[in-house]
Amino acid sequence: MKENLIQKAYEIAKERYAAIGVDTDKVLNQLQDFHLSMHCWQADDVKGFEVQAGAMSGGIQSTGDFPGAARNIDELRSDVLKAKSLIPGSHRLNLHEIYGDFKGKVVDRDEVTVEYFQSWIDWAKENNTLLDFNSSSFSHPKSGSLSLSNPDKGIRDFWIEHTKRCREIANAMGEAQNDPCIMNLWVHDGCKDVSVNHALYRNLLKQSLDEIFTKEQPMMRDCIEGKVFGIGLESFTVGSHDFYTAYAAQNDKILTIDTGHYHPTESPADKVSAVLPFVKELMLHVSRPVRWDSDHVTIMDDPTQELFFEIVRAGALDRVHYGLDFFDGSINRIGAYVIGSRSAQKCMLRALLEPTELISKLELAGEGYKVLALIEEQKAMPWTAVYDMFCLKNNVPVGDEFIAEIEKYERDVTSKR
Ligand code: RNT
Ligand code: ZN
Repeated sequence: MKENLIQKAYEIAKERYAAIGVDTDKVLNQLQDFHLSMHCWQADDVKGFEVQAGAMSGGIQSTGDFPGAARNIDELRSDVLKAKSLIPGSHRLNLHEIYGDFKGKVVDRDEVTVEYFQSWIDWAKENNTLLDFNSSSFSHPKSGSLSLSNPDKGIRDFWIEHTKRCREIANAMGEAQNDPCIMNLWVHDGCKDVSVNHALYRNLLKQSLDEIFTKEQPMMRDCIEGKVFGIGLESFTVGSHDFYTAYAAQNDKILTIDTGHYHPTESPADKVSAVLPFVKELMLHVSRPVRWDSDHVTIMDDPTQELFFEIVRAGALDRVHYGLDFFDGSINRIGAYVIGSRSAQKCMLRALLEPTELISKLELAGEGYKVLALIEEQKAMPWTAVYDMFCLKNNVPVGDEFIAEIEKYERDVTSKR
């Protein structure tokens, strides 16, 4: 798109927003400060690079076999950089433990050390990227249905050791980048069918977490993620939303809200103001559940938009971390990253452009219809001109121009894999 057109449109938008008390220049700066934590696992359908990697398990599934998935660490790095070059702003990269640089060695999960992440730390530094981290309980012979809540002490201890080591690695990443590395803990633990031992499993999970978190790791932060159910574990989930909300509140942990981890009619957005009086910070896993936790690519749908509105309206911008978590293997994976990231940004932009103070005053004064009117009017305000300006300022393609770039990369790189 022509630069002067984008500028003209932006000037008009700026005036329209100024008329309702919104400063678009300030919002552009706020958006620049909005950093996504891009998940590495969209690039290869959550396979990772363990030499001994087996089939995917743990209740998650990536469907589709679009050609060009990253097969090794170099391909994944190149894909992530390509995607980043098409997303305005600066963004973190979120690694799972199974994405270590194992250099052809079989390294079991209870043996992993920071040495296998040194090349990631170096790469991140070279590419001006901050890292986040995850322990990986799935796709392993000891995953079964229960990991940290397994009554078998041997298996439980194996996963406790793994998770402790992951915290060490996250802490080392945090030290190296001089910015705390955020480590997410999600385990798939659950039951396929009826069980009379719910309390036993939950008590064991609590005990395991207590042990894992004993050691202070000053340059990392822990976040914990619950869910409704995993495939093959439909009847019961040990780490439910209530379990982790209570644990986070009691133990000062960051609570992860994955938008696919609630009942289909439950609103993840509504969790924000409900838990913020009790937990200091939130981590988001922005995803898109289609009928279940299908992890479709994030789009600007109502639940996602509502989530970002709730964060801004709660004045909680500095208390939320913004992870993405989708993995669609049926479409071009770079395209998936770019669409999902840009859509999350657009939702945040629209939330930042809302004249919340004005609407809030009207609401408190009992001016019901005006509240509704203003909220409806916002939907047709020229926020797109502000996003185009944001792309222009960040030197990335404006509008659908990124498609041509992805096509070229597909032609030159991913289609040859
Ligand atoms: C699974 C959780 C979890 C994973 C990643 C791979 O339901 O959402 O966050 O998607 O850790
Ligand atoms: Zn998640």
